[in-house]
Amino acid sequence: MTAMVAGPLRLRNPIILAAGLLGDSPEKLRAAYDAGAGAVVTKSITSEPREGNTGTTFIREGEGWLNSVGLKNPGAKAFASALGSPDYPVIVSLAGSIPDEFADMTKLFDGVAAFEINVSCPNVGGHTHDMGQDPRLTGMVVTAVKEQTPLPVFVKVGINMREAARAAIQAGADGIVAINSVPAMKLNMETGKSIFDAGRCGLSGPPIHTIALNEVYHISRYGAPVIGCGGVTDWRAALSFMQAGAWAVQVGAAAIDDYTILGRIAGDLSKLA
Ligand code: RRO
Repeated sequence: MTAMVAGPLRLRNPIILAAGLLGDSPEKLRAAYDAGAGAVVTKSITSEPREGNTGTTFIREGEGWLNSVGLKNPGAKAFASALGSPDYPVIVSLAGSIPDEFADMTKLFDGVAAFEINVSCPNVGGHTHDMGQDPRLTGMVVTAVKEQTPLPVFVKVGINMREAARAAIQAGADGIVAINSVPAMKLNMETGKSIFDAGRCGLSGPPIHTIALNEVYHISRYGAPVIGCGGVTDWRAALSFMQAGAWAVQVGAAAIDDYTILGRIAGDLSKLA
C-alpha cells in the first residue's frame, strides 16, 4: 500500500474510518484497522455519558442512510479507559459545548494519534451543532485544544461551514474534515411527523458525495490539509476527493456491513499510484 508522503499524520494509507457507528468500541476500531484502514476515528465523545436519542436511530434511505443517534457515548473518562493506549492510529472525535470542555477531554487520552473536533453534529441541539455556524466559537475551541495538546487537531465541518473551517485554520487547526452528514428530514406519512423521536436526522452515503466534493474543493484552497468524507464506497469516490484537493479520505457508513471495504479501497487506490 502507498505510504502517505505529506500531511500532519504519517499513515500506512490515506483511507480512514470515519467517526460514527463503528467507532463506539475499541474492538470495532481495532477490527477496522486490521481490515486495512490507515487510521480510525472514534464515535464522537462528550465529557459526560449520553444515552443518545430514543426510537429509530439508523435506516437506509435510497442509496444512502439516515441517522439520528444523538451522540450516544459512554463519556470521555469511560471511553478513554476502555481504549487504553492503542498501538495503532486512533483519532479521537470530541463533541461539546464550550472550548474548555474540549480541551479538558484531550487530557484523558493516552497514546492516540490526533483529535477531531466535531462542530457539526446534525442530531442534537445547542452548541454541538451550532458551533460550526459560529466561526468565532469554532476558532476559540481550536485555540483551547491546541494549547492543551501537542497532537494534530482536525475540525469536522458540515455543509455551509466554510467560514468555520477558515477560522479553525487561522486558529491553528492541522486539517479540516469535510463533511458531516447533511441535516435532513423523514416523515411518517400517516402522522406527518418525523420518523425519528428527536425530529432531526442526518443524511450520509453516496447521495451526499458530490456535495462533500464541492466543500472539499473550496476548503482545500484555504491552505490546510483536508480530509474528504461523504459517500465513499469505492476507489473512484476516494480518488475524486483527492483530485479535488484532499490528502486523505474517510469512509463511514459503507464500512458498516463490511469492514474489508476499507482495505479494498486503500489497495485499489495504491494500484493507481
Ligand atoms: O451521534 C449522532 O447522531 C451523529 C453525530 Br455526533 C455526527 O456528528 N453526525 C451524525 O450524522 N450523527
